Amino acid sequence: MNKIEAMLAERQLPELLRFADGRAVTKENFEARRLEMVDILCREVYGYAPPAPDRVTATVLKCKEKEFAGKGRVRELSLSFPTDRGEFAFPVTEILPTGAGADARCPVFVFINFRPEVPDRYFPTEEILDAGCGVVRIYYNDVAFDGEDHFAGGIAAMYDRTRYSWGKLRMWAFAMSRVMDYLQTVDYADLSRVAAVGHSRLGKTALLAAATDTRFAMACANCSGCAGDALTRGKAGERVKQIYDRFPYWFCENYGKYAEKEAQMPFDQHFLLAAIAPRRVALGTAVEDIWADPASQYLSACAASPAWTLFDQKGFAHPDRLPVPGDCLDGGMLAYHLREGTHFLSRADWHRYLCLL
Ligand code: GTR
Repeated sequence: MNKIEAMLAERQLPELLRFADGRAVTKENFEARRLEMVDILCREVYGYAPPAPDRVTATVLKCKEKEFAGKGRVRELSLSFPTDRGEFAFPVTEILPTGAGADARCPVFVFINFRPEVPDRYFPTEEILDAGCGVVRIYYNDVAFDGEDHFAGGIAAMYDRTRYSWGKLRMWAFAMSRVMDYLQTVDYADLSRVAAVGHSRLGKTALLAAATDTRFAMACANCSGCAGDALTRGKAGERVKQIYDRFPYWFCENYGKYAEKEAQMPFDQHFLLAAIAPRRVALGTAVEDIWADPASQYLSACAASPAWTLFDQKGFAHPDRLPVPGDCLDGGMLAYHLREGTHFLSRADWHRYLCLL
């Protein structure tokens, strides 16, 4: 047993490549296992969402050509779709490299952010355009308010809570999928290169969006930590109790029962990463983000990696040691970087994601 294997053994994780009923997982039946893991995570952590609507309508509210020194077009759109209680709409901002279109399709980031501004400290818009990528930006509070409103507003109010147990993370991820619906109708998107991206609670959201919607070719989860990319068993910093006490509305009620009882969870967060296989996952972590715990984020990637190996792909290519500052491990489909500094979605992180999409 090498060092990493020994560290993983200590965490006593539920087995990844074995169905709940004990059957072994193979390349042929992996999709069924993937769906089982998504189901376990929805049941125990994030809650169940309503089914996807059968249409999404986009209305252009504003259009500015030649923004960012002429390098991009910026449009404000409203996306609306039917729900159980009538039409629900939320605004998005679409930023495209000038010239993107049917003859020049571009990769697209579906980016969910904490603020509506374009650009923003988490959103180096011009640099993304320079890399030839488009972005559709969601402001998360437009979908579901990030606070205790007892699910009385936003998208939560549009469905019966006794039927759908979804918490706010699941609601935000649902909105990312509605952007993906919209992207199916445009001529500019390279649909084989659409990534979900978010930071912190919205990094958790980006992983969930890609796990629940296979149209995403990649998930970029920045500093997502607890209930995101980090293993919960053996984790330093934030754990189920801390996160659920402060943010119960991010989750379904079941998650609370694992506070200080992590060993009883029939899952751990490597399930969430593996549920994106064989597609690409990029994890961004920061040395000073000890609340998220970079070592547990790394070990989670190690534990999820066999889901890719099953497909004869490289999963997480890593040395037999814990990460060190500056590590940038992107030799497989599951990439991980540990940058200097604090909990933040920095240009350095974006540069990694731009290289990988
Ligand atoms: C913290 C929370 C983290 C992370 C962060 C954020 O307070 O404990 O899990 O989600 O917020 O989203 O900024």
